[in-house]
Amino acid sequence: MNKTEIAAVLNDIGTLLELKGENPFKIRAYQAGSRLLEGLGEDEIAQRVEAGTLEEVKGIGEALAQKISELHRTGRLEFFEKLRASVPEGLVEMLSIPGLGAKKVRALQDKLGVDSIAKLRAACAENRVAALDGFGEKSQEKILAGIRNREAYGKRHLWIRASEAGAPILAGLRKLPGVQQAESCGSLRRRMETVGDLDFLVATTEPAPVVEWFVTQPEVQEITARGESKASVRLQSGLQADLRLVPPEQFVFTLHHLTGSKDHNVQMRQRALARGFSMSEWGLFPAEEKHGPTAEAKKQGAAGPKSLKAKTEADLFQALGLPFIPPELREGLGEIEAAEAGKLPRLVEVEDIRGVFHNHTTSSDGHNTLEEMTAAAEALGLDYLGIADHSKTSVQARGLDEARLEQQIEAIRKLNESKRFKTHVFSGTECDILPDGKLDFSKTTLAQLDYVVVSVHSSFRQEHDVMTKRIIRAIEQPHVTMLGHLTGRLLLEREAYDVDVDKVIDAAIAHGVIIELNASPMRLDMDWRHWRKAAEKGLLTSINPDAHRIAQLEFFRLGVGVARKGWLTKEQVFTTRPLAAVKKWLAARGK
Ligand code: DGT
Ligand code: CA
Ligand code: CA
Ligand code: ZN
Repeated sequence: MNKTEIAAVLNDIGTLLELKGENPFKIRAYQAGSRLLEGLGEDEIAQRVEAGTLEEVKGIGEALAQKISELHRTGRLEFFEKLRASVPEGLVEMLSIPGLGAKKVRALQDKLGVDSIAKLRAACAENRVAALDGFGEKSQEKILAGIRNREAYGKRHLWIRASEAGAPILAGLRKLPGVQQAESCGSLRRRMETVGDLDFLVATTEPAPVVEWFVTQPEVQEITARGESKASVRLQSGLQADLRLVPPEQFVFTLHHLTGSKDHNVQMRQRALARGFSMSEWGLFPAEEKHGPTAEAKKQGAAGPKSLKAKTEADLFQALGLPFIPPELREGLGEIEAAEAGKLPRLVEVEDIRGVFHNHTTSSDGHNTLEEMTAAAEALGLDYLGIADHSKTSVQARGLDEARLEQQIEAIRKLNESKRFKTHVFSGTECDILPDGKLDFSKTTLAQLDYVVVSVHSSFRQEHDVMTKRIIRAIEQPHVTMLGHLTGRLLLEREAYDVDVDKVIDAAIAHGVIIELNASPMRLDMDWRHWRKAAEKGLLTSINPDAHRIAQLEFFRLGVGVARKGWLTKEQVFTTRPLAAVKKWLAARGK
């Protein structure tokens, strides 16, 4: 196991002990151990496990050292497995409901005998939770809302999780002998923000060994279906994965079919029919051959109608008089009409991105220092990096006050001057939008910065008009460059603020404010469904990773996927501009 996985196990142990009501010191030792481990280097841990010197690290005692070593060496820990088996699954599941920590879960179990989400829902319905000490009406409502959300979203997965789970399987399939082509299709390929299941497609003339390989992967928890040319499994992550196997000449047609979406497919089939073809996952057939082989085909000894040939999806589109439509656009939302009219946008690409704004450092709630973040941005080949730590009202995120912000501005100035890195750093802030729409910093303070992101981090439940006015008021302030995470949604977890997105878009355009495309995989906010229209009206976006550690800088790649899904071109994305142009634009805005 690597350090992140071990840290997660230690953290889980802490949680399980808490659910069992164990000694708080013991609990804290595991939680602290988990954090400690995160701070150590991967190599250092390996060396210390090897040399048996983990205990020399302050905060790691004998028991912890032994457990870390066992996990590192074997990837398993008997203590953990026994502990997990001793705590009802339902209690652990209850923790996934926002607002329920281990203490509250224990109280619910002790006082109401609730040890599953189903029982919790019943207890809420009977008003028994509200009556408990430390709960009340409001928290009962919140729990119920959490249960409903879980049910509505429970079966979907963040795109990034699906992508991570799918990547090794796809790579493995491509390496198998006899596999000519393999692709992930479905919502993953279309870059939907969440994914229901994985859809793999393989071109081969010999499906049996491929099916066998697929169902025997170590991540496979259960085989839900198995046939000669298809199989379905459930992975340990809870994700389902389908596999289809087709002869090579059919690959492109099935690829297009399995990529979808359903609406896109339906429209494509209609188009095919109008042009005298019948289109399916099997191929593209001249319509008169739909019901069987023609006399000509029979003469040739063919068993059924013959499909047109297509080597690539571009060939398939071309056969229907269309240019290639990128998978991200295939939602049946006008892409076929646009393609027909020659009006498909030239979508922004990962290679177009020159820099990233809205990133955190250890000055607020980030995990890496300014220097580490800059070095990482340089390693990614980025020309500029925008830092935007939290502002003072975000106390829980250790937001900066004016004095600390000034120190940071100075540190960034010196870093740029030192020319240690090729990447230029912009000083910014993620300034809180206070509940009344005022900003957390004065104009004078904001004027000192290269750029300003403004975001809502409190009073999420304001009603529609209040929230809309609040955000628009913030946009209207001088020195504001960008609006952060417009709706505050956390995918599969927390609803968006109740805000009039169209009005905010219009206000941003009117005031020359950028709306960010927050590329954090759980946000992807503003939603792709708004971008096409907004950008046509003149809205500019910046693809912002909102990185809280160096590895997260790369989230901008996900952001590009969403931007493409929103029909955005290079010109509509601020961070595709070269450094000099960005400096100039920001300087002009700053006045
Ligand atoms: P998901 O898995 O819920 O995130 O969404 P998809 O789009 O991956 O859907 P999935 O896995 O049920 O099916 C994979 C593809 O198969 C889908 O993108 C389009 C195609 N497909 C599924 N159902 C239908 C259908 O009823 N009609 C047509 N024409 N195509 C379909
Ligand atoms: Ca799917
Ligand atoms: Ca599927
Ligand atoms: Zn934020």
